[in-house]
Amino acid sequence: MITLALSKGRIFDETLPLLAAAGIEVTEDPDKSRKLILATTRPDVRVVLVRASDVPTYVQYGGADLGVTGLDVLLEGGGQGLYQPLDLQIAACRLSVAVRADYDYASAVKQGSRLTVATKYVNLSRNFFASKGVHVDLIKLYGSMELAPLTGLADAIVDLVSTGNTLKANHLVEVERIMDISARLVVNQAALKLKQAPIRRILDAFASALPQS
Ligand code: PRT
Ligand code: MG
Repeated sequence: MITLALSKGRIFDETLPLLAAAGIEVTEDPDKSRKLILATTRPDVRVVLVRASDVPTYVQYGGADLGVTGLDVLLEGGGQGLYQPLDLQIAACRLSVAVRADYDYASAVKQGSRLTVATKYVNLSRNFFASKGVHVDLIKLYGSMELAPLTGLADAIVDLVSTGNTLKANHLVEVERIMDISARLVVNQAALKLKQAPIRRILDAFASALPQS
């Protein structure tokens, strides 16, 4: 049995076409059932649904052989011990710094002010601001980062941006792009050896379904 860990939402939705290219169709709709283990048209392949930030953990400890997870999750601290063979070029976005439209970020940075930054990505943020020589106090949040500058909790946020609509709706502006993010295929190292042939077949099918880069 090959077990693939996915998170509900964009990762699940955008992985489906890649699975189809590998001849695998998920036979249950996660939005219509409460099942966490989904069967596929291949009797030897199943999908497990986990929280996005739990995908690397499942794969690392062998609860799943393969998983699809954002580069943000891997770089923030979930990537240890995982084989990361493919950039799937899905769930694309960027990790950016954003502030209130009326906050002068450039001057604050130039003057060497100490910034308070709210984010789910404390490790990535610490490294980014340290590399710029900007002093920051980091506040860890688990969601709704956009609220932090509006309520005075923080001067800035570090969050993922795709269309920019969420920032716009909350009168925030993107002032720096830290990095581009996309989803990666991750593989359990032991599974790669023990189940080499079926895993290789899935990797190859995914790879050939990607736009040439
Ligand atoms: O929701 P939950 O807490 O369970 O986990 P999660 O938020 O990590 O899961 P999910 O499914 O939202 O995100 C999974 C992965 O999708 C992330 O790890 C990213 O790699 C990737 N991804 C791509 C995104 C976005 N685009 C994205 N836009 N993840 C989150 N967003 C959020 C962003 O945080 C912000 O709140 O969408 C909002 C901005 O979107 P725009 O389009 O308004 O700019
Ligand atoms: Mg989310």
